[in-house]
Amino acid sequence: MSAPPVSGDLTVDAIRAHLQTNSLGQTIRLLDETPSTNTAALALSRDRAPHGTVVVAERQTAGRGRLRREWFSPSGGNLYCSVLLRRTIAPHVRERWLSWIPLITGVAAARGIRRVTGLDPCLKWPNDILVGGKKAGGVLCETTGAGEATPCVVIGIGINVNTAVEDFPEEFREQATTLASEAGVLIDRATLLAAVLLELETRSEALAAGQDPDLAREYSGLCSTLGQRVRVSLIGGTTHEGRASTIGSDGSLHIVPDGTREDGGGDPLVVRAGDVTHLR
Ligand code: BT5
Repeated sequence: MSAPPVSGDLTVDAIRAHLQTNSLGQTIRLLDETPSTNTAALALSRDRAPHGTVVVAERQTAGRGRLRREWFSPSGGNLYCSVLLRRTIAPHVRERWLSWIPLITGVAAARGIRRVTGLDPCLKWPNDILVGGKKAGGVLCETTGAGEATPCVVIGIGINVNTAVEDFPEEFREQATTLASEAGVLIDRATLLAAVLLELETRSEALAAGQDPDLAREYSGLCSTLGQRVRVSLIGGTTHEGRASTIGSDGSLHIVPDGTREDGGGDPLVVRAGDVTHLR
């Protein structure tokens, strides 16, 4: 198959030309500049925008990471997008749905990147997208109405696609990378976005229907955190060190703390939210 043409401009027509989804991206809002596509999608959700609405921006002026951190979002060929999921989820599936959505988004992004670029991304728990050990993308999910029959989840995905790594701020330049610098060629963003949306739709539909037997296995297969010595910083500031052992059925990360026997001699630490550093 020949490589798709690389266009500098991301247009709605170009995205539509590659889209193979039933619902995600059927409504697209493409913005030249916005503070944050997540903020824009949350506002649209309050205006009853339909399930699957996608907001994409060329540039964000206040791109957000988790825990109020910043997401560096210059113009110049990256992907900043937010997907609005508004599904009625059966009560017995709802908790699982909400806990797995951020993780399957990481899986979808990694699979989409692989399909379009041939690169081999992996995931640092919970959902940092790494290529060659460096961060090429991240996911920020924000939920409203979590206790309701039809919760609304805004899934924000940021992927460094074509920006030059030298343009990144010094604080994290060493830890960051872009797909183009790893692949050695510019990447067509419309093709990439369409691929990620298709991977996301497949997995989120299966999850919503309670038909997802392979989720934990698929996630574990991509997760470079497993088997590593890690430091975990929990919300609130406590830190723990140990070896990341498994992914729980709710997507949590299980850690065998340093000093405990790994042969069942103690309960693992179960981490549902926090920051992980891979230790060497
Ligand atoms: C994330 O946060 O990795 C989630 C990033 C989600 C961004 C998308 S873009 C579309 C949507 N709209 C938004 O406003 N956000 C979402 P976190 O794990 O907290 O990582 C943030 C940290 O990564 C920062 O503190 C920096 O150290 C580093 N960082 C910031 N920008 C980066 C970038 N472009 N590439 C690599 N690392 C970056």
